[in-house]
Amino acid sequence: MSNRDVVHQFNEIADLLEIKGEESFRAVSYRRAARAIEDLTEDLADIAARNELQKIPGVGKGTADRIKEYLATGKIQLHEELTCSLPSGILELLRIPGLGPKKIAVLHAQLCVGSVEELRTAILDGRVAKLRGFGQKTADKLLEGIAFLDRSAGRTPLHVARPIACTLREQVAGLPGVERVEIAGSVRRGKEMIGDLDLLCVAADGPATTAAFTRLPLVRSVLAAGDTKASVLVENPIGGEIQADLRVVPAESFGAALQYFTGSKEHNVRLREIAVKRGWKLNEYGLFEGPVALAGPDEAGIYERLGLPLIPPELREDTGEIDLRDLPDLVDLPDLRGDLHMHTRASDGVCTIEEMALAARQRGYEYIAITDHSHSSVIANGLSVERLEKLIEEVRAANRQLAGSGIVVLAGTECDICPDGTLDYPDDVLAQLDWVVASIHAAQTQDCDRLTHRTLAAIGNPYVNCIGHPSGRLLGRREAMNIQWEKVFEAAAATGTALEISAAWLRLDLKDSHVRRAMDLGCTFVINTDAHAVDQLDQMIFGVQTARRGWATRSCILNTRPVEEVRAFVAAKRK
Ligand code: DGT
Ligand code: CA
Ligand code: CA
Ligand code: ZN
Repeated sequence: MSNRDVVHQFNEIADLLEIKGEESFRAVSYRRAARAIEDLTEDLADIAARNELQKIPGVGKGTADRIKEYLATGKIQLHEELTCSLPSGILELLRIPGLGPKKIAVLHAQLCVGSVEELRTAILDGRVAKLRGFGQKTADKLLEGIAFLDRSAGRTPLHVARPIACTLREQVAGLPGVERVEIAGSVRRGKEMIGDLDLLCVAADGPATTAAFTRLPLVRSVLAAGDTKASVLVENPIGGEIQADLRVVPAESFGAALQYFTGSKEHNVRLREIAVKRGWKLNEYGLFEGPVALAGPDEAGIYERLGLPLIPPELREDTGEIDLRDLPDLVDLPDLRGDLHMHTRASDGVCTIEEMALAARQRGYEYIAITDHSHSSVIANGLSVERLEKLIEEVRAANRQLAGSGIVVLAGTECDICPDGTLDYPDDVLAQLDWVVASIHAAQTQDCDRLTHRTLAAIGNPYVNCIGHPSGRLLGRREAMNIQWEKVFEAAAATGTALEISAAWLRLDLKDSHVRRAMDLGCTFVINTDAHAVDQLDQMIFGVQTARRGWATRSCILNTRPVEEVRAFVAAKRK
């Protein structure tokens, strides 16, 4: 175990030394030692005990001392110093094809690039091409390299994966002899990032069905095709491919197979244990007592025979769901009555107030809040106080127009939480609004204390009703901010400030595990789309699934309540 750690740390030391532009022989000596240790069949501690570290070919005095230091203290000071002196994302840059330590050193020194995301930005806005020794060609190549890295990370956001799964399901349903087809796997559980797609079907002719599956228009290449199973790669709209598996199962096993292939693996292990305790056997073909099938055709039957309620797929992660006597009253899409975060042309949206309102009405909502950006969000065309006051007038006028149409528009804002923790509008301006979302958009890399302070300061303001996308993460693109969540959740619960579960597909923020913890601490949530155009209102389902994965009940979601209760929630905090 310790051998592998030392190898890892030595390799990182070598990379970091090179990025810092140190003399290359130092880096070379750490790399050589790492390689030598990798080949050892004996524990370093044993060799050190015999005082024979320097007898390992490739290990010299310096590296031997570092090994001793590691064995004695569990860490290597030099490694810590180096990692502290450079941005934490810098080693990730080495994974980009065509990018070595020398170029990284230049990018860091000249452009302050310290992560893959920062490099992507610097390439896209042309700064990399202008660097001496780089040029447009190199910049383009690096961008390709980043796209490769994204793909080889191998996971696809749910929002991208699910439509592909749905298309495949429809196409399989249309194949001759197919009686039934369902999506299983992580897509069914609503996980935020998806490895591959899993489909199950019942069909008259297995081999003909798998063969036809491999010839569907989306399929780019075939990994395997047998009598009951086929695996293919289909085009992934965000680049590269995603794997899809189709299994043909007998009708009498369909429920068992759906249960099995929905997973998660951990959840399935627990179910199998329950079966075994009763002397039964559970697998993808059914629940059996000896040769007798106790359940199999439908999923509910499996759970029922095991003495469990039909656990919703989003909960199947072995995080306590097996021990539940009664299922929580999980929120669901039809429960939502409004969407309290969206943008119009006034800032960076593309639609008018009326367009957003009518589109929301079509989706069955009773109310929306228009929450355009505040003036510090310059790139997003944030509103000055004057423009905000004009927008409030427009919202009031729109409401008069929409009277009787069944939808109410609340005048709101997405007010920036400034780097010092103050809000972008003064209280007397916020007081004119029906609904205030406060979000961090700038200075997201501040230290934990400051970010926590900023969020708490916003929560402490009587006019702030909701913290928008509280962690600031972008799936696969930007890390969540480093915040003391317990403090934030406690303060939000104590002050009557809602926390957003952003349904925007790149955000899903708060994430599932945070939702669950915040709910335990008594928080109220709002599931919002942050739509910038009408079709983005349809992303609500992703927020709902995130909430469900966080065990959120209908009663803790503010926008399942009628508009009068939303107004009462706002009024209660202002009192
Ligand atoms: P993914 O594809 O990485 O996003 O996640 P899943 O959950 O879709 O995983 P996948 O596609 O490997 O398998 C689908 C389900 O099949 C998985 O959730 C549980 C079941 N499964 C797969 N392999 C095993 C296994 O070795 N043991 C058990 N108990 N279940 C398995
Ligand atoms: Ca899967
Ligand atoms: Ca799979
Ligand atoms: Zn927004």
